[in-house]
Amino acid sequence: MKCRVCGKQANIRLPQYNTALCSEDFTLFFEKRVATTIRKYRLIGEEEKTLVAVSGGKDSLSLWRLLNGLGISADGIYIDLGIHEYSRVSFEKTKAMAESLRRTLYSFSLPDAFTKGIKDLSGIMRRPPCSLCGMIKRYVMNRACIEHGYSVLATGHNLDDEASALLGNLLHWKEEYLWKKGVSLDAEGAHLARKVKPLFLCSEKETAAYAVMTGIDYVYEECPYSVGAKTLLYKGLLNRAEEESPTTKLVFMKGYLKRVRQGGLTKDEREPKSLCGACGYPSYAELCSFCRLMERFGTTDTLSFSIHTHSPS
Ligand code: Q46
Ligand code: ZN
Repeated sequence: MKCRVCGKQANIRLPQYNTALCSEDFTLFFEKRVATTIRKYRLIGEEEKTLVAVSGGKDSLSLWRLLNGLGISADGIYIDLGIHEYSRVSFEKTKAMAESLRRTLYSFSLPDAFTKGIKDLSGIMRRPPCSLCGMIKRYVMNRACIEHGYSVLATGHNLDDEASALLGNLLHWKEEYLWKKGVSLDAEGAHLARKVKPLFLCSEKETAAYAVMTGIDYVYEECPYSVGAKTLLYKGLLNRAEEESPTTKLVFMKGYLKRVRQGGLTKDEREPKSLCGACGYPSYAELCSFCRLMERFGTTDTLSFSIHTHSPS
């Protein structure tokens, strides 16, 4: 198998593009694809302060380094979920990337804020770990953006993440979530930063190959709570379909983006309209879910909400 560009030995086959590439040409191809996605969907404007949600995994670390390589000055935020060795290693790799990029890293620790990790919190709150984790991450990352002056939050969601989530929502007809799966979500007022997904059109296989080929030191283990998650089932189904028809995921998600652009999917009316009485961020009720969690654990003073700043040495 020869590289379609230079004719050398190819290192990756990309049947969805009917091509095969060597490491160097694949790296250029991947970076160009992300740059094109950013430009085409106007994800990040020139001079916009950008914060990257970093977990220590291949997608977020690749995204962080790639954005800075494209000339977009992006800092990072990491959430320590208190999952022992997994969290420790993830944080180490994230800090190492921050140092090598010489960018600021913010961090928020569940054990510090609540004296418990995600597993214990989930048991006490009788809420699945991923649901609670999603709520905490959304809140903390958005608040970090607003309080530190970032207008954009970039996440490492890739094509497989987005296609499997959309498929899950469609299979259960969760219409209220359909409009949210786009490549970007607009800012709202002074309390919600814009969210963007520059890897939206890059498959998991591509991001993993990019991370390996460019020598990114990422945590290989997945979060233990991802095992058994429904999204893995949907990812498996889509991979099976992709084997038979290699453009399945791209066609699915590009068709979705077209519908969003044409206004075929509209925002859910039940989105929060009021502001939390304690922290002042968007909320469905008098107190937002995050402040209720704070209250439940005896830390009603929301000033105890703390994001640590690690500046490059
Ligand atoms: S939601 Fe669930 Fe992930 Fe949070 S608890 Fe782990 S698997 S990290 S993206
Ligand atoms: Zn609140």
